[in-house]
Amino acid sequence: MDQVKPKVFFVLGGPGAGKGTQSAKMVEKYHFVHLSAGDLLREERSKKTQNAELIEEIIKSGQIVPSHITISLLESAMQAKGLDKMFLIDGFPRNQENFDVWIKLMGDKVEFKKLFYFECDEETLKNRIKIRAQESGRSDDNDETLVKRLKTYNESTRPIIQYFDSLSQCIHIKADKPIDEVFQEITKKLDEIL
Ligand code: UP5
Ligand code: MG
Repeated sequence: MDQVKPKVFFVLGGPGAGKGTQSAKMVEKYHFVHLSAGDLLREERSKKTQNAELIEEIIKSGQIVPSHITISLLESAMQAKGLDKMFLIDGFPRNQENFDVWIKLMGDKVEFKKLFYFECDEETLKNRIKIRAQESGRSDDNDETLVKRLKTYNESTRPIIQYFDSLSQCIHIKADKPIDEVFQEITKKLDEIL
């Protein structure tokens, strides 16, 4: 008998594009399991494990944590939730190394479905993060790190999105609209494929 493979959707977009906000809504309506790679890394950092310091250093500098750390957290979380589930993996893969290592370690273990790409202009991204910074307590929600996060996104993550797009595996969502309007577009496009 074939082994059940978890279904995986990736969710990408710039810092503040609404990946977390919309994922929460998708969990409610479609019973996805939401795994934010950033949340998993922040949780790992708070456990004071041997990787904690490294993770904090990288997050604060707006760079990308080595793939084996992130993927091992993602795989453990998937196993804990149950492999028969449909996962929204938010904020991953962020660069070519993430993607290559994912394919090597997880490619055969999951059924990849689509990548959601939340398109949002940089001014809107900056404004949202500035507002959230007032109360998020995130060590990367400050002007200096935000510039670096945007640079990393433009240089390393965009090419990954373009790659999926070239394979017609990318669902484009206009993410610079009010939250409910963005979600409407998601449901319209998701209902066509589920
Ligand atoms: N908001 C959301 N949608 C809105 C809308 N439509 N209209 C108005 N306001 C809206 O939203 C951000 C803010 O905007 C909130 O206040 C929200 O209310 C409002 P959110 O849903 O949180 O956006 P999101 O895209 O999730 O933004 P986030 O800041 O989480 O994105 P990042 O990609 O920067 O953060 P992430 O947590 O994924 O990664 C953080 C860091 O971890 C990375 O920079 C990196 O250093 C590290 N990382 C890795 O190294 N590897 C990984 O695989 C993942 C992360
Ligand atoms: Mg997020």
